Amino acid sequence: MKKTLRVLFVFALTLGLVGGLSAADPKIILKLAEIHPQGYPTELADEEFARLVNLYTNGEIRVDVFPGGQLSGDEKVIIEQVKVGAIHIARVSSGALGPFNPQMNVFGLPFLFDSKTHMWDFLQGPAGQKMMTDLNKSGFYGLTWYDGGARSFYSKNPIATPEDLKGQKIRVIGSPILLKMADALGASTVNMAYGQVFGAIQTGVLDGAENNPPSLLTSNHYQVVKYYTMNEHSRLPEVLFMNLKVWNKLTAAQKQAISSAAQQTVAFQRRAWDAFEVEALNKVIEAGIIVTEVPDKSAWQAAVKPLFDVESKPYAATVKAIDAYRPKK
Ligand code: BDP
Repeated sequence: MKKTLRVLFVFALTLGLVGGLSAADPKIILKLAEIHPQGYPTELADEEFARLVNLYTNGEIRVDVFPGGQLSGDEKVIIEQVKVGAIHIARVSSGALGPFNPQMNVFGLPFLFDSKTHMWDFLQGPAGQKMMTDLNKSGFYGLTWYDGGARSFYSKNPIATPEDLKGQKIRVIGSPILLKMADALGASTVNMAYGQVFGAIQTGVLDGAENNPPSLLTSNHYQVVKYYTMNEHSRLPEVLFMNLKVWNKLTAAQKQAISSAAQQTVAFQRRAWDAFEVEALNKVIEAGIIVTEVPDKSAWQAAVKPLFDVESKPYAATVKAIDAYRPKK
């Protein structure tokens, strides 16, 4: 085989091109990685995205969703695989994307958003959309944001105040600023793949971790911790994105179909998220977790203010854009 032909052939294989015989046979099969199990709000959105892509391309493109960390239980590995094109599409946390696309680190800043509405107003505005486009600087094509709620600490030991974190061994998502934040609060932080946290808490390697109620439930971490303190230190939006080279090879019509499909899943995902957030919290309470709400977050905010001031500097323009959407008090 001539070199160019061979290159084309290999590319066709990576893309999963399977020469369609009829209109119903997909010409392109794209693998989508999802760490969460079936039925989790982002997973439901992935499935809906796959259904719409199939519909809008008349069966020309098929998206196969691999949920439950089947392709990897570590989002860092998933992102690396998307980068090289071995996985075509993934849904991950912006926290995990930061080390690959530094602008995403901004979301690790504690108490950056006042509320869910504040976050969405920013994400859907021009600066939030530009962040999506700027994923291409890292070899990715950004498809859409999804909701990932707010993250809070949970542990085997009580966390009534920020001081209670001192000395506790806490797994923090691999977002550099979040890791520094937990360090600044005195926790002994561990950056570990999501899929390994349950075992680590169970065997005492960790005391706890931090996450939103849906993840606390579906990861089963609630079975091995006792206290969930809803300090809501960060909102890390979820991201649906794909390999840029794979995107660039698509026809204009295929790109349009994929973009529309992604856009249309946003309202769907947000509804599923809102419902599951409540359901998950109720389930962990029923299971005996002591949930403490923190309506006044000022002690937590004060404890991380020096860190915020230093760490926000490289992201000043984005923080300013986010501030512009802050609801007036
Ligand atoms: C969950 C995110 C997931 C992350 C996980 C984590 O949905 O993408 O992998 O947190 O903490 O909330 O690693």
